[in-house]
Amino acid sequence: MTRYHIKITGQSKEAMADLIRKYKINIFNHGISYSKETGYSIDAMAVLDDIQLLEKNGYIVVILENLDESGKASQKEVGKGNRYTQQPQPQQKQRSLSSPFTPISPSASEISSVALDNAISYLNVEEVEAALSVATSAPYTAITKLISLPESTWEGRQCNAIKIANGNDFERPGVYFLGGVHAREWGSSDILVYFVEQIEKAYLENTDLTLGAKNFSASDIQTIVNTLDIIVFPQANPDGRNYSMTSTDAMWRKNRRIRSPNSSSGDCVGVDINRNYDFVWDFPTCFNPSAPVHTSTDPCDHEVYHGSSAFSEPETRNTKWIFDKFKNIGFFIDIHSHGKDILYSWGDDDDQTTNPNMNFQNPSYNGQRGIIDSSGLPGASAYKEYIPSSDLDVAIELGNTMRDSIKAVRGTSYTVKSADDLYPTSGASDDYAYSRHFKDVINNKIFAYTIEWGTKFQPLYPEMKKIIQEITAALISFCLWICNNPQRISFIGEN
Ligand code: 0X9
Ligand code: ZN
Repeated sequence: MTRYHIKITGQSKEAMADLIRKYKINIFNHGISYSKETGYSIDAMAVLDDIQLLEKNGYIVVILENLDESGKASQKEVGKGNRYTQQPQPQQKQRSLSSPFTPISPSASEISSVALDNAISYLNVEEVEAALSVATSAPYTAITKLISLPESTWEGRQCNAIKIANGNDFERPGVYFLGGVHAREWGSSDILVYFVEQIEKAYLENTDLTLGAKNFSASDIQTIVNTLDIIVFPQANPDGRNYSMTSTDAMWRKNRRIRSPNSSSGDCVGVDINRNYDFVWDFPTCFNPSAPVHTSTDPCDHEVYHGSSAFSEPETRNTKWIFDKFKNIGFFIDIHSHGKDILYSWGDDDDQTTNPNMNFQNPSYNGQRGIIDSSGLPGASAYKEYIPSSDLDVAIELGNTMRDSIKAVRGTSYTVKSADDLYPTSGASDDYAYSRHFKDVINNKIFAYTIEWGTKFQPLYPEMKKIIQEITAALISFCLWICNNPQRISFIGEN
C-alpha cells in the first residue's frame, strides 16, 4: 500500500488529538502549527484509505509526497558492497578514501585524508558493523573496545557496540549514544559512526576537529576521551534497517519480529522497539482512555505496536543490557529523525517539580496520564510527571548546549523541549533510561534525550552529510559539558 507524506488541517485541538486517538494516524514529530485562517495543521504519513476517511470527517488533507517513490530514490543512495573490507582499486581510490568510511586498517595519516565533503552514500547494514570493527582495530586499540551484545535479532544478526575511553578509573562518567532504532531513519547510524571516527582520529593525532563553522580544539577532544567512557551502539535494529534499505517499504519503522501464521495476529510483522521498554509500557492501564498516546496493542499496527510484553524484543534487551552492564552511565542520547528537536524527560506527560508522589510508579494515578496541557483537552493538568527541579535545570541547560552547537555549524535552528510536547508515549528509551534511578536508587541517575535530526527520514546524502556534522557537533558539546561540570552530576562509578 502506497504511503504518502501529507499535511492535515483540522479545526480544533480535539480534532488534532483524534488523529492519534481515533484515526491512528502516524504523526511526524514536527509539532502542530496554527493559523487563524486555516486552523491547526500537522504533517503525517498515511495511506489513501486513511486520507479518504479523514476528508470524510472534515479534515483538509494535502498530499505532499509519495513516500514509496521517494523511498525508491533514496535506496539508490545506499552504499553497495562493503567499503570497509574492499581494498580500493587505483581508479576508485579517490572515491573510497573520500567517503566518511575508511578502508580497513588505515594508518592515522590515511584517515586524516578522509573528507566528509566527498562522501556519496549511506552505510549499509554490513558496513555499520564493519565500521565498528575498524574503529576498534589498530591504530585505535588502546582507546577502544568492541562490545559484543548478547542477543541475536529475529533474522539472526549479531550486534556490536563500542566503548571509547582512555583510562579505567572507577570515577569516570559514562555516556551512552544509541542509534538505528527506527529502521527508516537511516542517518542515525551514519551519524554515530562518523562521531566515532572523527573523535578517534582527532584524539590520536592530537588535532582540532572542525565541523562546518564549529571548531573543537585538540585539547577539547583530549579531555573528552581522557575523562569519559563513551559507549556507542549505532545499529540497534539491523533487520529493520536492511528491510527499509532493500524492500519496497523504505518507510519501515519496526524490527522484523515474525509471528507464527497460526497466532491470533496472523502474520503481521514487527514491534516498535521505542515502545517496548519497561516504562508505563502497559498504557491501557497507565494512561487516560482519551489520551492521544502514540502507541498500540495491535500487532498489525504498521508503526507503533508495543510488543507482547516490556522487553519482549531482543533489540530492546540489547540496549537495556548496556545500561545494566555499564553502571557508570549517567547520560544517554537516542538518535532519531525527524523534526529538528532535542527532547528531554519526560515523554509520558508534562513535567512538574513540586509533587514527588505524582509519578509513573504510583498506581493511584493510573487512568490519568497522557493529557498534556497544551492539548486543550479535558483532564489536562490532572497528572504531570515529577522531575526534581535541579534535574530539569540540567536537562534544559544541556539541551541548550547541544542546540547552540548545532546552530554554530551552519545556522540550523533546533528546538529544546520536553519529549511529550507533540504526543505522549509509553515504553520509550529516554523515559526508561531516566526512570531507572527512580525505580531503584542503586541505579545511577541518567539524563536522557532523544534527538530528532533533520526534516526528512532519508534526506539526499549531500544534505545528510551536513546533518551528520551538526549532530556530531551536538554530541561533542554534550560530552564537553559533562567534562566541564562535574559538580552538577550526582554519580555512581562503574563497578
Ligand atoms: O515517537 C518516537 O519514538 C520518537 N519520534 S520518531 O518520529 N523518531 O518516531 C520520539 C520519542 C521521544 N521520546 C518520548 N516520547 N519519550
Ligand atoms: Zn525514530
